[in-house]
Amino acid sequence: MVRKFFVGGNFKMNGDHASLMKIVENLNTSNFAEDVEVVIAPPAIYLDFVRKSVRKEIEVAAQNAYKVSKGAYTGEISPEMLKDLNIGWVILGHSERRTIFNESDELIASKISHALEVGIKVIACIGERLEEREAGVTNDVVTKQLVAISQKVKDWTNVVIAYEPVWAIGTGKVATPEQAQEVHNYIRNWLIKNVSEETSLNTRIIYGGSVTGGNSSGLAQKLDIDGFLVGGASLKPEFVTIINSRA
Ligand code: G2H
Repeated sequence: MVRKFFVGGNFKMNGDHASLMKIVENLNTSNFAEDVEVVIAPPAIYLDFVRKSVRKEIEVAAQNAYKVSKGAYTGEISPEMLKDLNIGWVILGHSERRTIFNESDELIASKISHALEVGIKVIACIGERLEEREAGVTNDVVTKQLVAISQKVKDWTNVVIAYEPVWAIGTGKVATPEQAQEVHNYIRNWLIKNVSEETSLNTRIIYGGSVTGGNSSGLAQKLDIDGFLVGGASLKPEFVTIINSRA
């Protein structure tokens, strides 16, 4: 398989110096399978602290960044600032940003495009809500989200796509390996038809939504599941089990 397994930890708005140090110490002293890329995303205020504390093979991501370099945007941070702190990644389009902070497909696409231009790699999140899945429009929803990105992004080399069904996020209701594989395969085929075969082959499509140490290995066996974006479980020691779920 050409695609390196990818596991992201999205800490969301959790942690303080002491608890983050505990997580970092656990990661610094754990053995990871050889072929896995690990990226952790602490709250913005702790990015510098975590970058300086965690071993360097582990990469660090912001959970958000704005679409321009600087200016009068109170409360925002820019990809240029991330670069300045040696932060290599940013999560964009997470459903909590879309729903709670009303981020549109267009704004998310602009943010992704700007981050990539600056040289920050992107974990781009897409996924349907429960009522959309029940209405049978999952593929239409992810297509609309992908189209918005593709209108602003031509080179997907530094993009990891995170498929996160909203009904599975933080609910304990994980998608079955078959449900996830079906959508991942749809996304992979969409990339062939709308970007290129090479992009489709090389782009990591990771799953997010109530991933735990108990369910990750079943999901990881699926052909088009190239890793995970983990929320709640990334704050716990079982994150290492998830990192090693292909081992
Ligand atoms: C989905 C996921 C991490 P959790 O939001 O992005 O969170 O694993 O807690 O469902």
